[in-house]
Amino acid sequence: MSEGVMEPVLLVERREGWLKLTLNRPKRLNAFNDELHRALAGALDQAAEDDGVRAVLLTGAGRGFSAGQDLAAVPVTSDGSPDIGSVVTRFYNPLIRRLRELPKPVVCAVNGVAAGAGANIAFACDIVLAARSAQFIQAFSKIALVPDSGGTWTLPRLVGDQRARALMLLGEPLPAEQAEAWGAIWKVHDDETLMAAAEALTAHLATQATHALALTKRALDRSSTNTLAAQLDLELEYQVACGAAPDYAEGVKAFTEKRPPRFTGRAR
Ligand code: T3D
Repeated sequence: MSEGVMEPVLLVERREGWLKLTLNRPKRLNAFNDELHRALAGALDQAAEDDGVRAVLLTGAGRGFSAGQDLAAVPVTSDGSPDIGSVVTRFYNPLIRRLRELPKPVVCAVNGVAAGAGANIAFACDIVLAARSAQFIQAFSKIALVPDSGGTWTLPRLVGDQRARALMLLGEPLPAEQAEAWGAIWKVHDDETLMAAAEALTAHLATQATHALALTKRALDRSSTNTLAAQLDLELEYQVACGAAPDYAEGVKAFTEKRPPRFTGRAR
């Protein structure tokens, strides 16, 4: 997890019940190289395994969230041509799956510009907050690539086909306030208050019924391909599982006793 000898490319902070992950290559606007990808994959795998981690906050150090792929660190094949396929296969596609399939909520605090894969990584998170000064840029067309990291799947679902299409074909920046107005992100905060708001939100999620939230994430992702009939069956299956979990009993008990619930997050 180091940049050169000293500087970790990913800061991993364990908080009470949650993990804060900070992309930390600020001189490159937190552009992704292999080392950062490996560190982030490792931290997300650790978060998935650890019952004591019940939510994750992803953010960036410095003035940017992430400028996407480090264009100075694209690997080359033996004949010297860019090996883009290997980067997407080994890193970006697994990262998006990790974020979507993590059985705990992932909050993204977009502290500054999010470009290329950086924007689409943010859009793959569960709840996205952004600093008022932040921008989202589908920068791919500017370098003659197609949007990746799931952007062609997530962005039209978030903002509609026409807006996604124009953003991707033109590569124009989408300011944070417009992103909020279009439903691409949850909320904009003033730059100075973004991190406190993101930390408070993540801390709150870490006290909630984690298993139910994990199944909610899964159900939402399945809804994009399921028919209504199939989705009703899935909701039934997940609702039965949640009903048998201790947090449901605790939630109902807390409601009747007029007190906040004390959820364990466990499935059993
Ligand atoms: O292998 C593959 O390529 C496949 C995977 C693709 C996924 C992708 O993400 S493709 C898209 C890659 N990203 C971009 O094309 C964005 C490139 N960056 C920009 O367009 C601009 O930097 C921003 C609009 C994001 C921000 O502009 P600005 O003016 O605020 O900052 P800047 O001066 O351009 O950047 C600051 C420094 O970061 C600068 O370094 P310097 O001159 O101070 O030494 C710049 O070179 C560096 N930087 C920014 N983005 C990247 C980067 N270095 C490497 N890779 C970057 N993507």
